[in-house]
Amino acid sequence: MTKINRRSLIANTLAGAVLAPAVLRISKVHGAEFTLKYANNSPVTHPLTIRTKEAMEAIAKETGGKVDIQVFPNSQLGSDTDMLSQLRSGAIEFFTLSPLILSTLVPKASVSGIGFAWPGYDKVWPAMDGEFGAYVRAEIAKSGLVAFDKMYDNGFRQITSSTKPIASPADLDGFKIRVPPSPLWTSMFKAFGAAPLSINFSEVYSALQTKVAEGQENPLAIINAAKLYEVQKYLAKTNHMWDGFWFLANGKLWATLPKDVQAVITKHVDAHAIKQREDIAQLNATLETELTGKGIVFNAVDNTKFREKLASAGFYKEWQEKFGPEAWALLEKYAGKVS
Ligand code: X2X
Repeated sequence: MTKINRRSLIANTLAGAVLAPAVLRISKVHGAEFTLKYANNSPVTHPLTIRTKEAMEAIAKETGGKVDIQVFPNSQLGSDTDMLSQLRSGAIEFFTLSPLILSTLVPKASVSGIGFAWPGYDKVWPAMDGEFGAYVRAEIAKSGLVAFDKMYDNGFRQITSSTKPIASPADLDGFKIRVPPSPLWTSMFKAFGAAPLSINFSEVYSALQTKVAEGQENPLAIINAAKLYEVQKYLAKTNHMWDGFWFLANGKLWATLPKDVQAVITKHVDAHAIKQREDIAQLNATLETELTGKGIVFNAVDNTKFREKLASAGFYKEWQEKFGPEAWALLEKYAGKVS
C-alpha cells in the first residue's frame, strides 16, 4: 500500500513557496489526506464517466482511502469553458477536455481534430500514444496544465439534424449547427457553408429542443448518453472528425503531490483510458441499431465530397499554416497526407 508523507509534502510546498489552493483544502474528512475534484461534461452513463469513476475508486482503494478524488460529471460544476477556468485557478484539480476546446488556451492542441485526417482508430491510437501525442502534451505543459499519457476517447463525429437529412455538403448551406466553442470547429463548418453556433455541451439539449440550432455533431456514444435522439431526427454518417478527451491536471497542484501518490493516480487513470477506448469501440458496433430503434434515421454519405468542399474552401491550407510545419508533419507521419 502507498503511504503518503504529508509532512514532507508540506515542507516541499513551503520550500517552493507554492501553496496551491487545492493543497489548502487537504482534508481529514473520511480519513482522506488528499480530497481532490475531477469534473467532466459527460452524462453519468457515458463510458468516460463510468471508467473515470472506476479509476478514482481504484485509487482510493490502493491508497487505503488517503486519496479521495470526487467525480463531478455532466457539467455539474459548469460548462467546459467554466471548468477549464476552474482547472487553471485550482478550484478543480482534474478535468477531461476535448483538444479542440483546449485550443482556446493551447492553440496547437486542436491539430488532432482536423477534418477527415484520420482514416480510422488504427491510425489514431498509435499517433496519440506516440510522438504526435507527446508533441501535443508538451504544448499543453507550457500552459501550466499536465496532460496524462493516455487519452480517453470521444469518437468519430457524425452530424444530426431535426429539420432534414444531410446527404451532401450542399445540405449544410446555411444550416444552423451547434459546434463546441473552438476556432477550428467554427472554421470547419463555415468552410462547409453552414451557420455554426458556438455553444457549450451543457446547453446543447436545450438549444436543439428550442430550435436555436437545427443540428449538432457528436459521436454516437454522446448522442445516445445525452439523449439527443429525443430532439434530433436524422443522422448523417460523416465521420468528419475524430475527437478525444485529454485527462488534465492543474500543474501546480500536481507538482505538490508526493511522487508515490502521482504514480498511483497515473497508473489507474491511464489504465482506465484503455478500457474506456474499448467501451467506445463496442458501442460503435451496436449504437446504430439502438438509435434507429429510438427513432433516428441514419444515412450514409460520400465523405470525400465533404472533404473536397473543405479543401476548395482553403480550410486545409489555412490550418496547415496556423499549426506550422512541425505539428503538421507529425500529424501526417501517422495519419497520412492531410489535404
Ligand atoms: O461538446 C461536445 O460536443 C462534446 C461532448 O463532444 C465535447 O466534449 C467536445
